[in-house]
Amino acid sequence: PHDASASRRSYDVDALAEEIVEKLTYSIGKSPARARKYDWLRAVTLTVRDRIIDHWLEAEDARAASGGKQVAYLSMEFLIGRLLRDAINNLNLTTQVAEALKRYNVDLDMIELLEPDAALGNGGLGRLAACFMESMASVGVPGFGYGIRYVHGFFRQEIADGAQVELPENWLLHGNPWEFERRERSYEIGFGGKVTSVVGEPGKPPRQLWRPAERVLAVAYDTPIVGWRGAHVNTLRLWSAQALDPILLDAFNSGDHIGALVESNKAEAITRVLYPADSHQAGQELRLRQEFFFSSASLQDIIRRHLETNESLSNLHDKVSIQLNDTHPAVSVAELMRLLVDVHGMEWDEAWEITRQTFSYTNHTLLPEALEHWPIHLFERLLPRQMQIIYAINAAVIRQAMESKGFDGGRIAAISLIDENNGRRVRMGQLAFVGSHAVNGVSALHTDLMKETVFHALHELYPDRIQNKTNGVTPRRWLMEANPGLTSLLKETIGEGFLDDISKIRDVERFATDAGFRDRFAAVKRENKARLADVISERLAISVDPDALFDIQVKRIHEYKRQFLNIIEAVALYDQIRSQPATNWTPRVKVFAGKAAPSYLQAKEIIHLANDVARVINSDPAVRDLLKVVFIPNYNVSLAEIIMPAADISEQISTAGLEASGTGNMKFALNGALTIGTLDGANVEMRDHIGEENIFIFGLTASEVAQRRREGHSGRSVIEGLPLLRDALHAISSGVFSPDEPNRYNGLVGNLYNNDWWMIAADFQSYWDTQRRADALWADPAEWNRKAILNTARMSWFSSDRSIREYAADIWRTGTDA
Ligand code: 26Q
Repeated sequence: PHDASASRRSYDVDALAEEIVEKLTYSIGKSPARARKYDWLRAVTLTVRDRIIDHWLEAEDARAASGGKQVAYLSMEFLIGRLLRDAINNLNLTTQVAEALKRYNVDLDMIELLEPDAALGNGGLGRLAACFMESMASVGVPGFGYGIRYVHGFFRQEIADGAQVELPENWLLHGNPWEFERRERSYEIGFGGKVTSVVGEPGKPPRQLWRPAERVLAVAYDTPIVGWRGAHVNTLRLWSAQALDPILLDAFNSGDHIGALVESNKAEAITRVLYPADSHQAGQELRLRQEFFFSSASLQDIIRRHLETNESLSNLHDKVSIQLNDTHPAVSVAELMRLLVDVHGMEWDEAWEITRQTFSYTNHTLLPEALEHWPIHLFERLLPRQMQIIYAINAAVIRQAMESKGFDGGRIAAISLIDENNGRRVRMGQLAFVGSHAVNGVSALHTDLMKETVFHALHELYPDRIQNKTNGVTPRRWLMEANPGLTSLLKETIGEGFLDDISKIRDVERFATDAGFRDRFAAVKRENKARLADVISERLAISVDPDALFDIQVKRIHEYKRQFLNIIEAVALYDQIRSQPATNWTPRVKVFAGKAAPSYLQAKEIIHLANDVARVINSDPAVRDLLKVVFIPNYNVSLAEIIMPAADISEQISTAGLEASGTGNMKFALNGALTIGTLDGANVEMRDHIGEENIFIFGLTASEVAQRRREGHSGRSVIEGLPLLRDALHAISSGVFSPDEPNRYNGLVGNLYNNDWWMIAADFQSYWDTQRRADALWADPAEWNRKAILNTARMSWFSSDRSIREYAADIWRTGTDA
């Protein structure tokens, strides 16, 4: 065991300064005089990392000694962003490290900016996994995150002539000082081949033996994740694919030097790149390979670790809880059954009980086009034994449904793991559901809708299985690190207790009516807006006034998220400002950022439109700086850290019923932005916590949307009755913003007339009116700031610490420290 007292690294400035230079000298081979910025970053990272390692080894020892239950969080995505500031903050080392570096004339803030973002995720789901890892380490839930070490994370976005261009991202270019390669933790992963029956002992069923045609190696890379005050350190274990035989010697020796590398190229392709789609399942073979690859590696690792300290696998579910982050790792259900039954010789029924007790599943979407289902022929060819197991599970579930609940016909089809209607497919949601003891949605509304829609029949069959776990965000990254100004103000005003227990942030509520505090709160916001204005000026050469109202929508670009609605409002406002120049308009800056999936053409048109509208409005002198529109390219975690604290208005305007939760909504409100939003996802619960008078709610409700769709709503009659909307749409479709290609937006606008599936026309008037109410409130800064303060004060329930404690208590049944 690790002897903490003997090796613990010091936290004082002298020791840190000395050690940074030691790393520079002996780990990097540079003298301070010759070191470049990147060398300093590496030296600081290694120095901080040593302190984490002390805690990490202790955590490992404590865990092994306690023999308690652990959580394995399986996720295709971990959108962690930069780690250095997070680590320094959580170790409470910020002033000491900054001081130590100052001795060499090096600025910590500048160094931190050099670290690349680890963008191993698309958006909300991946960022949630990252917040959960940090909260598990802060709250004291011993756990592993399991995922994929993509060589290329989420693409880098540039805007060229107004349109999105995707460029490869290369986060590992300068090496990754946070990770530890664990060659000894590697596993073989099979694909393809055949299953043969082997006659077993008398009276026992034959054993099935899978002989894969291909094998690749999964190698572990570990990154320590340190919690608040270094109390706990968990491990993020990411798998990298390697060829078993890196080079085919026969081919090489016979002169085919390129052909000799084919195998290794194919193997390594599995973990080469993150799929950049978050709303469409394309059904590509490589994606299924990725899913199985990391699922099987993680399960083999869990089993190996279990058997290091336990005699058998019969108590696996007492020692580990496996959370499936959406259906992406759902093949794990079949793979664990295979490992238990075929490899470890367990009886089917016992294996099924253990499997169900071990797994739980989180659903993040109701959008039919995003639900994963794999063509049977593909599944069978790639994973023949897992396919057999899925058939066997399905037969048992259907039998039970018929026997216990008298299911027949349509209701059997609804629960079946096989979709017979669209050219036979495996439905991963159904597989994850039946293979889990708990299934959760990510906001109260979303969980209710899950019961009524996608999982209606399964909910009838297993009425206790679905529960809600509303999402949260970590206040360390999203308040303390992103908004140091507000954090200091809060410390001065209510003391430091909220740093350890975010619910104490509520103490600031009584200062909402204190004019002195309000002014200081507003001053912090203004500084944060000036910082964002600098970024906008540097990156886009557009100047925006930090005293204008900053109205911000940042998230993936999606039709259901309705950036289009926001843009139409900007166009209508532009029109009004020009035609009524004497009106006392509120100066506004509308900020957009976000990426579109490369194959999602409508989403790319929306980006193009935002940029076209921005160009025209920003260069029109008639607008006199009353309105600016800005699209900031390449939205990522680091940019979000600058944006969240700088918003006055947070746009959360999805078509009701479609945003499962949202988490950006929480980050904005925690930092004192007022939300304009629909009654969707977690907005509903935010309204309950913040108070309906402190949030701008508008638009159709989820049930009204469903009702309108049933009635065959189309936008035409609505548009024709609203001149403001009609004129704005006409401007867009007649080429006012795209003179080089006047018809560019005919399709986008035509959809609103003919169909309006996303209820943009239906909600326009209500949205417009609500924006004007916001204008009116802006005219009363004391009142605006009072509400903003109440937002900050009342958001603590949306901490991911609370989410994690709920998962630990209700699903994982692990202890926590607090
Ligand atoms: C599936 C199959 C093939 C390729 C890609 C995918 C795929 C990848 C990513 C499907 C979905 C995603 C990501 C979904 C996502 O981020 N959902 C968001 O999850 C957040 C956390 O719960 C919620 O707050 C958001 O409301 C939800 O949109």
